[in-house]
Amino acid sequence: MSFKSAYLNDLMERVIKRNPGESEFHQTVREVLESIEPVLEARPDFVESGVVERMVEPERIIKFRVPWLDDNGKVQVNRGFRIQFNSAIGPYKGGLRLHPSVNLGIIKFLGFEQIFKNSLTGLPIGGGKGGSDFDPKGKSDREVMAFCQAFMSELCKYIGADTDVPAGDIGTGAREIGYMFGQYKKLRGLFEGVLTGKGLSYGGSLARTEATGYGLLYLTEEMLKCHGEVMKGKTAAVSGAGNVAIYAIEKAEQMGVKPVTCSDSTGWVYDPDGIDAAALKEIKEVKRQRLTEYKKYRQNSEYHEGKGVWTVKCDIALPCATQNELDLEDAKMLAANGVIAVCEGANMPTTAEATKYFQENGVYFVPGKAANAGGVAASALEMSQDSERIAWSFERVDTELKKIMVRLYHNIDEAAKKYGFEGNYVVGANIAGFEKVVDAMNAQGIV
Ligand code: NDP
Ligand code: 2IT
Repeated sequence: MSFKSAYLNDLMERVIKRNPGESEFHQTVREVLESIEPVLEARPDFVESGVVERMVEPERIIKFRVPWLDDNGKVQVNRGFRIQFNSAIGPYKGGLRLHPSVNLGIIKFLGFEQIFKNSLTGLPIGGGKGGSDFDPKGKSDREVMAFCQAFMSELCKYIGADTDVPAGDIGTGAREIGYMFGQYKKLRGLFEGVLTGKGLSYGGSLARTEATGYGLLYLTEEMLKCHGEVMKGKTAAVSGAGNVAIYAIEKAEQMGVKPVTCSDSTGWVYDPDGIDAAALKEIKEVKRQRLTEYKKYRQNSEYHEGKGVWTVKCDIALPCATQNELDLEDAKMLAANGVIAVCEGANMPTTAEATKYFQENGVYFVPGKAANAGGVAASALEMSQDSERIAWSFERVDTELKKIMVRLYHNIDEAAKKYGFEGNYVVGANIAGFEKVVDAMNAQGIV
């Protein structure tokens, strides 16, 4: 075990025993416990109040059958999940992932991360996450609708604008949110802000679609500025080709950064002239095609099968696809090629070993719970607009988002410094996120 304190060693052991085989969940809990060790040394009362034991145990886990009919009239059965992890600072908030790899451990890891991320936004949102092992890829619109309606038929019993507000994640975009919202409204008879990432015609927020990717770049810019670096003229390697990657690429271009790569689960693109965000939107958002199509838009580009984004020379790496997609070998390659900053657009895309390598080799590293918090922050702004029954302008949301990301960077930077870990943004993010949640939990008693 990796802790100095017997208390944390014992707690980690219990987490592993109680959640067998859930390696991603163990990974995120271990990281957070390591980070907060100095806080617990300074505050033995946190140990006495059992606040950390309570924090690693979800308030509620909901697991359900999702039966639906495919286009051949055959019954399909998926498994649905919602984990309501922590409501100390606000209603549960977090996305719904639709991907064949989804299982309880994955949702638990994402829900746990979400507690600290949501705390870091400074907005009143608790942590939750959900999803299903349904694969939207290759399904017709009708099949996706049938699944979303069946999924919401059960989920609607547990969520609401003031209790739990889901949103998008991998595989869940505007189309899926629309079908789910329609079914919630029909079954509950309520037109309320129960989901975020909604369409603009029925209560969505301008700039929510862009928010995760834009926020990632706002934070990266602020961090580099504080280290005496500028964005303009830098080259970025981006992985993924979905919601987060597309708008990270778009904002990078606007800032004068050249994003030279993107990827999906089958291959990756290198474009020496800079990835064309408009082409990517058409391929992925409109036509739902593979990245092999990209060459039709940009003849100078290369398409490669498999994994390879991190072999490209760049100044900034922005992993925006999925967990543990950047390993130690990738980290060594990036560092050898002169990368100066790695900021996570996805949730936990960098393995623990790779993270350590970056930190020990002078690469600025910002974890997803800080760097990608712009998405959920804009979701909270969507909740505000729904409550007010008013729609803010794009500029207003975007300006708020930028302020939130800049403030968030300084918060994690200061938290790291306060405990003698200057420049370690993993420790800074975990401590800053933890402190607010602990304060709220302790104030509310043993519940
Ligand atoms: P999308 O579904 O829009 O895009 C996901 C992208 O990552 C796709 O290009 C997909 O390729 C690729 N990908 C997904 N799973 C794998 C895999 N197992 N192996 C290789 N490539 C994969 O999702 P988002 O862009 O919304 O999410 C990306 C990441 O960002 C996730 O970690 C998510 O949790 C995180 N995130 C998302 C937020 C949001 O607001 N959407 C907010 C904060 C974090 P393919 O299409 O081929 O599957
Ligand atoms: O991981 C995330 O923060 C998200 N998928 C967005 C969650 C949200 O509620 O907007």
